[in-house]
Amino acid sequence: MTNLFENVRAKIEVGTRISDGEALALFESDDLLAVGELAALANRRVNGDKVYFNVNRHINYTNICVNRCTFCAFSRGHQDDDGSFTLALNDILKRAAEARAAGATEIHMVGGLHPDLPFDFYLEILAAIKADIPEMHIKAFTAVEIDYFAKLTGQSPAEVIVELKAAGLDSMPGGGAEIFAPEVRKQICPEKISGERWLEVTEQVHQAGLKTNATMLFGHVESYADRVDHFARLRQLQDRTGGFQAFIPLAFQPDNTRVPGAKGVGGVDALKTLAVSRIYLDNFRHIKAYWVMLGLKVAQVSLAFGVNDIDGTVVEEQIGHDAGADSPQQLSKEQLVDLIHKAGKQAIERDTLYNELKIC
Ligand code: V47
Ligand code: SF4
Repeated sequence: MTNLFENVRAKIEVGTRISDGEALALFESDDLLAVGELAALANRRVNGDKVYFNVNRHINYTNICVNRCTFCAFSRGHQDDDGSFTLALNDILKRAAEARAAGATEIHMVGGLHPDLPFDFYLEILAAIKADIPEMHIKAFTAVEIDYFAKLTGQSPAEVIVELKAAGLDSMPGGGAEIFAPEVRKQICPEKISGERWLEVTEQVHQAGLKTNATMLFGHVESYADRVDHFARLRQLQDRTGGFQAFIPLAFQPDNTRVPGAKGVGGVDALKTLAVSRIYLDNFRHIKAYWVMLGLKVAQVSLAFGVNDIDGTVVEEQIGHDAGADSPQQLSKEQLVDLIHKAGKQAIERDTLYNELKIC
């Protein structure tokens, strides 16, 4: 083990990347603090003491979805099902206006794969938000939705992206990646596009000039090797495109889901996963602790484990809370800043593209 940590430290210090075998060994190590210290070192070299957050608002336009992933407590199969919803354009614009009034610079908008809504509905939403609030950055849809829109319209993903961009899409979040390994996907999201397709569509989004994030849903049925495989495929794509901004490990919330035997994620596993991702993904500048899924305390501690971004104010979160997340629905800017300062870090409000707006 000593050799493992010394070798990894030496690699971080000269800027050489670690191997899949080393990442696996870090996951298998019980020495959480040693892994965390290496991640903190890797982070400090690129980000110093800076920790980013943004003022944003999540909007989910519908929870009706043809996929019904077994880990998803948010989706409903049909509009007559209990708790299903689809927002009207006016409801969406109202939320966007509230976001602007609260100082938001970003709308984060995703939803289920609705069986009946036409592609024009999504174009209309983008155009209407931009017409009302031209300066608002719209980070919306995922590779899963892009593939769905392509099927819906008989177009290629590249053509769909051109239309979305023209209507107002500025960047994309990192959802839908889950775990790329096919055997795991079969169990947790059999109807969802394959990991290969997610990567292929994301590559086209990057080629169209849009930045995206990448996520990994962890803590269900996957192995450490599956997590390393996920990292490896992301690192390779990032080498080709440079289009990823942040990597966001999403801690699985088990309530109301249908993943047999899955129990959710403890603090040790969450911190280790964030730390190993920081060390392995040497071409991702930002590792984000999404406090909604991690809880505020683990998210705060993760700032000593290689994390340099804590997401945003969020305001109305449904996906994690439907699955039992016990974090608050929203945080104020002041709460985010306080959380970062109390971790001994410098808090910086950013926009979606990581331009620094204010040192807080
Ligand atoms: O793709 C669904 C995940 C994702 C559960 O890019 C679950 O800035 C945990 O991608 N437990 C959507 N996770 C959220 C997402 C995201 C969130 C914040 C920031 C960004 C970003 C992206 O949520 C889905 C899926 O992987 N999810 N159900 C669950 N039970
Ligand atoms: Fe649908 Fe996304 Fe939920 Fe899967 S995770 S069921 S694709 S809303």
